Amino acid sequence: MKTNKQNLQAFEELYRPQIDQVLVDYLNSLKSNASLKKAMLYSVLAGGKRIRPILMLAVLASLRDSINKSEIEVAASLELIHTYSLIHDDLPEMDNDDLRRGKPTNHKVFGQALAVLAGDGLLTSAFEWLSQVKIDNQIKIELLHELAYAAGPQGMVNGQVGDILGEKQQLTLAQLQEVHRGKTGALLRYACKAGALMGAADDKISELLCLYGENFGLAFQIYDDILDVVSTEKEMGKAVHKDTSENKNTYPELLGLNKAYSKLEQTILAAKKNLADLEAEGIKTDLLLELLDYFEIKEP
Ligand code: GRG
Repeated sequence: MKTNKQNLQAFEELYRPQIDQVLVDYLNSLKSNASLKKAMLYSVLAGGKRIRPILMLAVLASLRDSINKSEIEVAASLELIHTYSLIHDDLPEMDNDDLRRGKPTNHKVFGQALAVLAGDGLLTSAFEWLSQVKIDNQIKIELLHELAYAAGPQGMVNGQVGDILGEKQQLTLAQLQEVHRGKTGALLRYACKAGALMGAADDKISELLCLYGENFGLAFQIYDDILDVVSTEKEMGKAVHKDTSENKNTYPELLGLNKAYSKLEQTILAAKKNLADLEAEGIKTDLLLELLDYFEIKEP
């Protein structure tokens, strides 16, 4: 499992601008109220890393060499769902955040009503867009089903509810993992599932890619929890400290920081094992391996 460290950077430099372009073109094509469109574009273009669409395209690239514009649109439609979830998550009724990616949150700029509606618009647009992308119809139906499952009340929405209700109590590690399996993990797993579907992976390969996606999702959340504690995330030139006293249900709070680091390490190793199994099946895993570097953290 060799990795050329330039691979992922080159891949992101190639596809991130194309993801951004199809997002802008799609949103600009909507016959919507100008304020609504502005509110949707504001958050979609606020500087997200595009991890979910990049992950989806990296999975596809592990299965075959070429990626076409329709497949980039499938990947970008996931970013609409992700952006909606952040807009709603930042609302006063949920996390009540004023800043996201160093910029005022959607409701701070456009007001709560428009922020709710911009989120609603992005959520529904993702399905409208996906339904008209020019790919095989059977695959499209499966993608629509998988996306609805991942984003909805058995996936991300369920995780968000678990998170909110969990704020009132101390969750066990198993309960916390279940919350994150939905809240953070479901869209990342879908990214892998969608790449597998478009790349015509057989059941065994698809299952291994989904397991990798699940481990990727878990690592993503533990990494974010650790970063919150060590306050290495910086926005607007200042360290941002999330007030974890509001919600003790994070890995460092539950396990202690050192065990949270170990848990992150174990999860990355589990994802690497999924990749080794994929490689044994003849799948190229270099990009997917390099994506795990995202979770590199310096121990305190
Ligand atoms: C409102 C239904 C509903 C769901 C919200 C917000 C959310 C579900 C999930 C995200 C959970 C979260 C805050 C996870 C921590 C990891 C994190 C910082 C996620 C933000 O995703 P990134 O880092 O964001 O991919 P960018 O800004 O790069 O797009």
